[in-house]
Amino acid sequence: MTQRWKQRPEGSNWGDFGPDDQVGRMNLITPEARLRGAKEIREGLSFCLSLPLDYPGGNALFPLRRAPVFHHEPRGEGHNFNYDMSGLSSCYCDVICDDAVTLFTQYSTQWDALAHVGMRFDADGDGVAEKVYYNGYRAGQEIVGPDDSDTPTGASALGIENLATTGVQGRGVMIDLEKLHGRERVLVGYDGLMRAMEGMDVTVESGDFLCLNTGFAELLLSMNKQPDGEVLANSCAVLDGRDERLLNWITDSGIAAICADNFAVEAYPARKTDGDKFPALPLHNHCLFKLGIHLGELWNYTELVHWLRAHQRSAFFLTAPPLRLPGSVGSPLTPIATV
Ligand code: UVW
Repeated sequence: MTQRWKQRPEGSNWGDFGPDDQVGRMNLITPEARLRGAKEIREGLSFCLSLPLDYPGGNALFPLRRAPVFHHEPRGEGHNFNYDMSGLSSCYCDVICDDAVTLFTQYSTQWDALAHVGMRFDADGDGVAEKVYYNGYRAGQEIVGPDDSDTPTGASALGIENLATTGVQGRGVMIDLEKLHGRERVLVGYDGLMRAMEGMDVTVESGDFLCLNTGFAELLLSMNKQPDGEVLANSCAVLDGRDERLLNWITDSGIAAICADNFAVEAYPARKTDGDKFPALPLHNHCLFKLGIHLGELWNYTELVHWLRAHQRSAFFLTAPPLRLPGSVGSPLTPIATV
């Protein structure tokens, strides 16, 4: 229980959930918040909110992330795939398959862990900015990669396994930006978000998951794993991470997480701003780094959103645990909405 910082970033909540906190605003998902979510189960219908994890296809959406590749271990004369177990004993008649996969954890439907984005910030007050993450955890100490050490360990703090242990269940509230804007590329700031929430049957409360439908995942699906990067970069709504009023609303609303169907929740790159130093990903900075708000990306709301529109509903029960994969800075997942 040692505070890792002498000064915390302006507008951050570091320390508010304890000096060793690693789950941030997930702390606001109290038993009451979960029960509020469970009250949204009225029909007993569930919706899978994941893309097939081999979407988007190729790497036109983001060159550093690639589609899953399967591997099969050698076994006997062949591989441990369609392996005939009579090779072990002539009495055996089983045939068996195992597989392994190289999987970029943020390629498809995913959670960003709090270790995904940090910042150069002078947390120890010595006048020099160091690489630091939510709640003062440090690059090279807890977040250790191949450029820091010959024995990289990934994220020994703030890894995605911390999110998994919270269970990740509660009330999802859908903001249907596609209904307002269609597939037009628009920057949505505070005013735009408030407009999209007008007339909804629920208000966003502390401990809710804010879910943003922009139509991006449906567009991606229609491209059949051959995405057109140019079309995607110019389609569908994105949040304007440079809008201070939007960031303040995120702080004040008490939302536990933001889960969008688009690539990065916010516009990336964000619009230009003044100053010598500023984050390229201002909403990631505000959420992951300052407030401990996890970001979900490339979720697939296609079927859910059609059902919600038809039934004039906005809220549902959400179950969305990531893999409990120690040290990972992101995770694929299969979120489920129940209405
Ligand atoms: C980037 O790292 C650009 O984005 P994301 O958080 O969307 O995966």
